Amino acid sequence: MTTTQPAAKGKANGKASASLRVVRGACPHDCPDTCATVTEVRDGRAISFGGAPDHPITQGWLCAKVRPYLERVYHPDRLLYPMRRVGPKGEAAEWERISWDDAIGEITGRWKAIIAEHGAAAILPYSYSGTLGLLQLGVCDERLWNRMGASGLLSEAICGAAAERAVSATLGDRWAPDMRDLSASKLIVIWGNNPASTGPHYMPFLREAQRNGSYVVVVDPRRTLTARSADEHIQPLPATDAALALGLMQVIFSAGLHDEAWLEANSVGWRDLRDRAAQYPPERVASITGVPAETIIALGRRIGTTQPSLLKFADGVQRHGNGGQTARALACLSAITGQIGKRGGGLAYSTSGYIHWDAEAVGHASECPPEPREININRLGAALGGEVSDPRIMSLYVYCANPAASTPNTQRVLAGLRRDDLFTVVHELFMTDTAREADIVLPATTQLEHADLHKAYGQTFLTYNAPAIAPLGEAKSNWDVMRLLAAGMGYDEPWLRQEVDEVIAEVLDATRATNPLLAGITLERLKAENYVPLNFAPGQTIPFADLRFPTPSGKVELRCDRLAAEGIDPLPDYTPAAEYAGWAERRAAGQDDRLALISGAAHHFTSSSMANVPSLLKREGEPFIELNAEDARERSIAHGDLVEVRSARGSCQLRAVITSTTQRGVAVSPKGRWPSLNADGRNINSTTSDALADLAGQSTFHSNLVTVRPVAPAESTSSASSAESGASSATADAMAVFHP
Ligand SMILES: Nc1nc2c(c(=O)[nH]1)N[C@H]1C(S)=C(S)[C@@H](COP(=O)(O)OP(=O)(O)OC[C@H]3O[C@@H](n4cnc5c(=O)[nH]c(N)nc54)[C@H](O)[C@@H]3O)O[C@H]1N2
Ligand SMILES: Nc1nc2c(c(=O)[nH]1)N[C@H]1C(S)=C(S)[C@@H](COP(=O)(O)OP(=O)(O)OC[C@H]3O[C@@H](n4cnc5c(=O)[nH]c(N)nc54)[C@H](O)[C@@H]3O)O[C@H]1N2
Ligand code: SF4
Ligand SMILES: [Mo]
Repeated sequence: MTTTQPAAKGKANGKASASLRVVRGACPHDCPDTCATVTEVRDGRAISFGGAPDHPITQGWLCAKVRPYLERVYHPDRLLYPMRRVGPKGEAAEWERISWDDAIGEITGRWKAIIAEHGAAAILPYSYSGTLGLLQLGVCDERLWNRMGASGLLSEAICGAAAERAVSATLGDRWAPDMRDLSASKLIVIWGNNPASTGPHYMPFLREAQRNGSYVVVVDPRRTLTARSADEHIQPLPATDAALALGLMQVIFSAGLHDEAWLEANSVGWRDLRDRAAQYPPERVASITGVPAETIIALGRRIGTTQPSLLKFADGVQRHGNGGQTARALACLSAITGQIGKRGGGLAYSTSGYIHWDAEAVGHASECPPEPREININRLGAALGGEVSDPRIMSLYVYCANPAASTPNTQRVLAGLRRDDLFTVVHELFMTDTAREADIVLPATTQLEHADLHKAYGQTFLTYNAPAIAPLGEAKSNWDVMRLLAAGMGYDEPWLRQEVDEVIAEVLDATRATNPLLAGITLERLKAENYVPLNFAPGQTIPFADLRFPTPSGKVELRCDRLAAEGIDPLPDYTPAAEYAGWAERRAAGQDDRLALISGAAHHFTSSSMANVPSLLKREGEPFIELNAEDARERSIAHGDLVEVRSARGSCQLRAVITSTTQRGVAVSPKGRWPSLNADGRNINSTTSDALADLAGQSTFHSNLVTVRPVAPAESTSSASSAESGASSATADAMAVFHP
């Protein structure tokens, strides 16, 4: 929506003037909040950017990382022209500017030759979370590639595939309570989720619930920002949560605190679950998790006796070798006290299941050749290295992703990207570590420069993003590039030529035809109103309130026979994550000095997005690793020392932060750093594993055993780039904020 009116109700600086335009949009980043935004534009330049004051969830403010968005949009390092690499790939790459015509001609020429020689399966599009928009991600992930017959990418496996699968298997779909109903909760258990950093608009509602008498428990190996404001913080050893959840169920079942009538009427397999849980008495669970038995008993009783009670989790906790069963255990725990379907109770994982965009309208797959194969996003390095053959991957087209920073086992990814015979195109805002490895780099637009439609995974509004400014330089949106590539390939289907609004309307209209939550929500309305709530019938905002579950049985599947049919245990169970098998025992015996390393969200970046914005780098401080004081002392590591962190995969150098936020044996180093801005040109994903979890091909970033040792001054490789970025010497600031 473009108006010449003041920004929005209550926005103080919104004086109308002839040249001031106010444009409403949506934050595109991977975050449950999907804020509605307001951009003020004068003479074609965005001059202010903020949260929509009238939006019930955004409430007029944006998070720390997106507040300085204009710094990102107008960053001097924005890519503005297509470029071709001259000379070697990697750090020393040199570039020459080329025209869009030349770029598209060269790319499609190479692709036609690859298709003729190897088949279209030799081409792999690679994308994930640069934007979550329906058009610039969803449609762009499908149409051109379907038409071409390119290899598919199992992309959600990098993030939350196991939990998505586990929650859908248990409850039927991913529906979650509205955060505005939190004040009705009397007990809120936030499990392996750090909304204060990763979905901050939850926090005011959580505070309100606490003021209302709700008791908040956080279960997280790290004392996160979220944990610090909870009433209770429980710190299990990483990847032991399935045991903890089963132990809580044991306490609840054995004390008769489960809701038997509810379970009889609304679930499948509760007795089997009870029998499974019986194998997890508190003492056994205490020895697995490190959580004292009394704490387990007390929390089990609390969950069994406090209503309504809510269990909230997100994707961090399931990025382990046993993440699938962990997510299943959490989903089952949320059900056994009969809280699902009640206001203030149930399971809060994701709201993304309310809208499933019509797949045919998104991808037109029925008019295309079948997808030849699907490659797991986490196995990129392995796939490029030869795990995938017949045909090998000969060309990679990367957009909305930064695999050299964010994909596990990045040294393997880099080796793959450096293959001489691999033709790589990267469509990006910046010269990322991935773009440096490309043959051709194409300049992308930011959210301020293109249109899109966004659903949310943490709330229930649809939000339209109107372009606020013209593309910078020669930048083009994903969809515009896809259309050029399609034309260059000679594809002439009308659905590869549509205008932006035509695509969005097509998908919205097709989805509305079968989903009453979209009744009355048209593109025209979205453009006029910016955001529109999903059309829940009055009193129907509570998920599963009618106790009808879209599972095969129509009930909560505590025992899930669909999983059994795939050879997966139909009941949740605890099996140590492969990386951690036997580790605790060896550690106790003094035979293994490795630490379990968790690399969850950084407060000031979204994955590697924003991790080149100077003011945010300054606030986040130097790349660091949090170590428990005793672990540090044993390794002769002092606060502020440069340390080498090494796993079976590789190593990187980080600054040691000695802290009480982690327990012994557990280290924490947030994700998202650009390798090229780190001291030794590597980031934490040099150490993470590309092994897959027990469900859905899930990533296992947090199942990562590392040695940590001080780097002698002579060994340190401090880089000019990190000093230039203003990132050095900011550790003290970061500590002041994040390490009380
Ligand atoms: N500021 C910021 N916000 C983000 C992102 C970001 O990078 N930065 N990333 C976005 C994305 S892509 C996603 S998927 C979401 C993720 O949102 P979250 O899941 O909330 O984020 P994470 O930090 O990945 O993981 C949450 C917590 O899980 C804990 N954890 C790790 N292992 C275990 C375990 O074994 N047991 C338990 N109980 N806890 C464990 C970590 O310590 C961490 O505090 O956040 C989104 N929002
Ligand atoms: N160690 C560790 N690593 C992790 C995780 C972890 O917990 N620990 N979490 C994982 C998770 S949950 C996720 S979701 C992944 C995310 O991994 P990725 O999806 O690779 O996300 P980013 O690293 O943020 O890279 C996104 C890139 O897209 C670019 N971009 C933004 N908008 C656009 C656009 O409109 N067009 C184009 N062409 N490009 C655009 C941005 O500039 C940025 O470089 O990271 C994973 N990596
Ligand atoms: S990242 Fe999340 S909290 Fe921050 S502005 Fe975007 S949607 Fe809002
Ligand atoms: Mo993610």
